[in-house]
Amino acid sequence: MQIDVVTLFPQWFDWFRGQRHVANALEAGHDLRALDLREHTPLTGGQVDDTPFGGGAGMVLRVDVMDHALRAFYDTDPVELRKERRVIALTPGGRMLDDGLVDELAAEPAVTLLCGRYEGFDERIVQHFCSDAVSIGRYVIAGGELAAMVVCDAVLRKLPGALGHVDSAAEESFSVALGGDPEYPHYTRPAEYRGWSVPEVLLSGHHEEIRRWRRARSRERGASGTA
Ligand code: 6GU
Repeated sequence: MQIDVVTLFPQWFDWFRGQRHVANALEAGHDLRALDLREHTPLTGGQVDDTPFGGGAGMVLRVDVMDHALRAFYDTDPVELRKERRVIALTPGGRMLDDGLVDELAAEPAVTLLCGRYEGFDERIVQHFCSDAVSIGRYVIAGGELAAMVVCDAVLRKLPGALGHVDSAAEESFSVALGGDPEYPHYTRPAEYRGWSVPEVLLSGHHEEIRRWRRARSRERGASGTA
């Protein structure tokens, strides 16, 4: 899979690339590039944003700047680019990221994530250059970079080879294998600590009973909403 992040802070992703499961995915042949939006701005002084028409606080990323940057990176009109690969605007008003969307993205050969800053994007960027808009939750963070890392983290760990164990990503919270419910509780040694003991069934060695116990706990958590 090939992921590009268009950002004003490409160096933030140097740290991210070093994280174990990200590094594993990259070593397995997947690709993550951080492309500097400012590098190709046609405006003087590295300007990329401007004040909003109609007034109001904050600054808005300019559509001409994004057009120039995407053309330079891909050598194609961004209006055409979104027909060739998913181009996603990261914005609090977008489609909420969940396990289903992560699976959808993990199946794509190539994805471009656009990071907003300030008050966000000129709406024409989203309308004409993007295939989707995605949000990571109902709150606002200062820019799309951390959201891009959340998306990349969730997507890359789904790819074969990113995690140590092949089954690690299959039966986990919100997965199809768990019927969309959160994961069951885990325990490890010591079997008793300060009088807190591990559920007996997990020490029993009865795989079918363990499986049923875990499924039931997962369902309970799904019903109560306390993952
Ligand atoms: Cl994708 N960006 C920003 N700036 N804030 C957010 C978000 C994205 N998702 C939730 N809050």
